[in-house]
Amino acid sequence: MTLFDLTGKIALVTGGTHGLGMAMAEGLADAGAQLIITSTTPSKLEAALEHYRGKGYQASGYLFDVTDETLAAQMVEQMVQEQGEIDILVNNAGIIKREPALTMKIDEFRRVVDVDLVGAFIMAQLVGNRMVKNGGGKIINICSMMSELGRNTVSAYAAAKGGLKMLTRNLATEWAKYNIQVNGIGPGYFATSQTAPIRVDGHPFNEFIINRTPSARWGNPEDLAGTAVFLASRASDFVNGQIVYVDGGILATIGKPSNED
Ligand code: GCO
Repeated sequence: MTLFDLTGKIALVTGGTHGLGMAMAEGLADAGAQLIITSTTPSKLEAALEHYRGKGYQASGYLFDVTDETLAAQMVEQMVQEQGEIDILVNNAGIIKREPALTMKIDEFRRVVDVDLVGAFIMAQLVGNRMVKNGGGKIINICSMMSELGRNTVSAYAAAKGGLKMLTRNLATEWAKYNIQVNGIGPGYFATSQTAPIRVDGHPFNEFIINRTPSARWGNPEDLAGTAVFLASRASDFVNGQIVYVDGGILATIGKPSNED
């Protein structure tokens, strides 16, 4: 399908070393894109590159923290020199701290907002400036159920992901005239290392999520690939400022009592 073909495109997926970022990167690569990933951990970057190359994808990696705007600027410059101009930016790098709001350390709150929201802005600005010169591009911000809903212990994450949703709309507003589409993907509850602590057998949250999700299961990372390809491709050229929730129906429903089928 030429509408969804990413042959010749370069996709930068921040933090694309595992989990949802990796699944989306694989989807983009299967559609023809060349991958660039980033990480703050050398061993994770190496392992991910080996994985991608083992699957026959063209992939390169850069080691930096997206919250360091000076280093990020140098790294974007370097990757463009070495790989070429970036057509697709997936702002995927993110962290979570689960801690009640009454006791969460301010430093921890700041760090979550810094990585999940400010880091996405830094990367969008750096790559966006190049996209303006190149005649356009695609930016995909990885949002969350917490862009819409609250939950105990994730105040910083919800504040950051809610902010990322509004940043998506704002950038879409400012950059549409440059042929840049800025959209978001809001994953529901997925089986990844991030959710591992709340998915363990017997954890009440595990059962809660399955009951709360109309599809009655956790998402598999591969469930995200199609949406990522759509938002990265020509098929979405008139889609701008939207968050596509890939959540098995969570946001569509009020939920149901645990004794109901
Ligand atoms: C949590 C989870 C979530 C998910 C996801 C939901 O503790 O509630 O980790 O934040 O990871 O972002 O969309």
